[in-house]
Amino acid sequence: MRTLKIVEAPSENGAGKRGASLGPQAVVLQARQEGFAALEEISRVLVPDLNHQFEYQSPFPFARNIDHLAVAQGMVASYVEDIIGDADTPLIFSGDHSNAIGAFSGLKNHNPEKRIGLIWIDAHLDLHNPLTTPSGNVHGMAVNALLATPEGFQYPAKNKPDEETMMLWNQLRTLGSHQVDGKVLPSDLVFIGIRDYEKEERALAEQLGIRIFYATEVMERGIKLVLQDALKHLEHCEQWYVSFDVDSLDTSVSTGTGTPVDGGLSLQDAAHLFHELFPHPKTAAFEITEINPLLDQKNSMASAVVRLLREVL
Ligand SMILES: [Mn+2]
Repeated sequence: MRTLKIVEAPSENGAGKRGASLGPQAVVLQARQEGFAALEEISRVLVPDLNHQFEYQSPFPFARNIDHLAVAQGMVASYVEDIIGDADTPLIFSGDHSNAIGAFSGLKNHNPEKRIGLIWIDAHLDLHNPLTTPSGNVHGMAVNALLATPEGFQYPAKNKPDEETMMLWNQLRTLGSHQVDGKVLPSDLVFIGIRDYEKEERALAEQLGIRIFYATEVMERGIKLVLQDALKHLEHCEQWYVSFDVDSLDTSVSTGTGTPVDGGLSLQDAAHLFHELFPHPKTAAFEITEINPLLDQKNSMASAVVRLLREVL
């Protein structure tokens, strides 16, 4: 039986709006409020963040606050790497989605030889980088920061980020004790729930043959078949990291999150994903991210997450 360890990673400097840093505490306190003992009993660690250094006028417009993020995500990576080293399974409550960069890096660096898959449950592809981003928000670049691309691969350069930006971007890409670059192969990545992206992101995914299960496919075929196909696609991976962005949920449920999009997963769809993925022996880390209580009412986003966790804890 594995031992879970909750990792609170409140870094939010990758988001365009403030408040996702309060997400991890919103979940923990909602659970306490409800007397959800199974969650209370899991030991927790809190990763330091650099949210106090946030700059509205970041000197890096194509990767805003990337200087602070590179440091903060280095800490997330080292905490997660230590937890995996102790043979515990991290259950990560993170601020914005850029924490997946650090957390996945920690997992990968613990055993760089392992083929580790990535299951990205989200409304968004998060496949931008400083060369293509329209917003400069690093949470929209999280998957790209982890992605291995074929040698000599060229991105369409819409933006002209300076050398320092690209140096810091490279630092984010190589986080972790072994400094592995390109931590996920395109064949080892699946997206579920996608419905909002820029054309550069979709083109990149198609060019690299990345498997995307759009929200429409979930609605047409049902979540069970979609997940079956997704896991079959990742069959060859020894382990995988599950990243659950609450904006994968439909806006009727995803009330408190920075970038909500209509037409998403139902709470029942998400419950099925939790049921199947949470206890799965290949799930090496499970992340829940982008809960923003400042945009919410009565903490209902966090209480939806607690409902999902009650299904599996
Ligand atoms: Mn998202």
